[in-house]
Amino acid sequence: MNLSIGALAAATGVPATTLRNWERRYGFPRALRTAGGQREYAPDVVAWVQAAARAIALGHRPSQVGRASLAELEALHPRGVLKVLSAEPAQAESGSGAAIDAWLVAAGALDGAGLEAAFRQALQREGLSAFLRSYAAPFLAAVGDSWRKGELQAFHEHFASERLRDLLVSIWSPRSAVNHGPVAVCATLPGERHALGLHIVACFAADAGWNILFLGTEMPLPDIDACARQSDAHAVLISVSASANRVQTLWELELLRARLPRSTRLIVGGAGAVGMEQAAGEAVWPHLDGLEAAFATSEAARA
Ligand code: B12
Repeated sequence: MNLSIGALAAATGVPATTLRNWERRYGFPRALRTAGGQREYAPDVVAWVQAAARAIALGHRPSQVGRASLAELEALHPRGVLKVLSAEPAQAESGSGAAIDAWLVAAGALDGAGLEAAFRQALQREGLSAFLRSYAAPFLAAVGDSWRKGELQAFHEHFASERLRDLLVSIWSPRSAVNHGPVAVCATLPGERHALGLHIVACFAADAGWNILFLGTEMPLPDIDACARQSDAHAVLISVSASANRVQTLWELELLRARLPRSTRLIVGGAGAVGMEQAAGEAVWPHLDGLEAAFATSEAARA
């Protein structure tokens, strides 16, 4: 019996939106139409779609994947372990969109090895700045959207976020370890559990020569202050997500600003930081624009 698009999505773990996007952009998987005009698929499409999703997650060009047989696709990743056979650098054919779609599929399949390989390949291909801006941050937003739409469950979101966190730490930590530049204390305020924006920012700062002291989430204000004083921090970096309580955050930022030494900058960023300049006493960064330059041109960073 043929499958509806919902049934194909359920059988393969590839969300229906992604299946429609692939069809629109690359012409696969090709759907039959019911008398009522609904898409339907032959049952043998299931294995092919799963193999295609893994190949795209690895960075193989979707247009090439679309022409490959199931046997050819399976040869790319024997026993479920993804291996890159093509020496030709893969290109995302519509910016980062195709890769991100495929990473969502890998997240849905709990394919950690595939995700890590795909992240690293994109990082190598695109370079750090483009990877962070055009892949890592939009991927997180896409994971959030898929969760909201019910295409991924909460545990998929946690799994994908953790895999990206692993990668981001592996970027900033070794760089920071050999840096002699200014110290940045990175933390979130009490109640704030979103730390990935901060990891992205830590990558930019460490790449520009900063020494990162990453305290993580839900830090009490006295601890942030004490750490900044002990390390003679040049800046405290605080991330505020869209889910933060605005009144409480404004109040905490004011308290933190009042506690910290005047010589320590308080830099606040994240989707929830918009309009908080006054409380922070500094500029806020609701997006990544200008951030790289700010770290690179900091006088202290050059010292
Ligand atoms: C991963 C994730 C989680 C993980 C976080 C894991 C971790 N280790 O960080 C977990 C599972 C813990 C989580 C929990 C929750 N989450 Co959540 N989460 C996300 C997700 C998918 C990614 C968030 C993220 O890391 N974004 C970080 C970056 C990439 O985005 P950003 O904040 O805009 O920051 C950018 C810039 O501003 C800048 N930046 C960020 N920080 C800083 C700091 C400085 C100093 C500077 C200069 C710049 C800077 O860099 C970023 C890159 O562009 C988002 C989806 C989304 N669209 O963001 C939802 C999302 C933020 N979560 C949401 C919600 C609702 C929640 C929960 C309330 C769910 C629940 N019911 O439990 C809880 C709240 C927990 C809490 N108390 O904080 C909503 C918020 C919606 C809203 N307006 O309220 C979102 C948007 C999902 C959605 N679409 O609905 N979440």
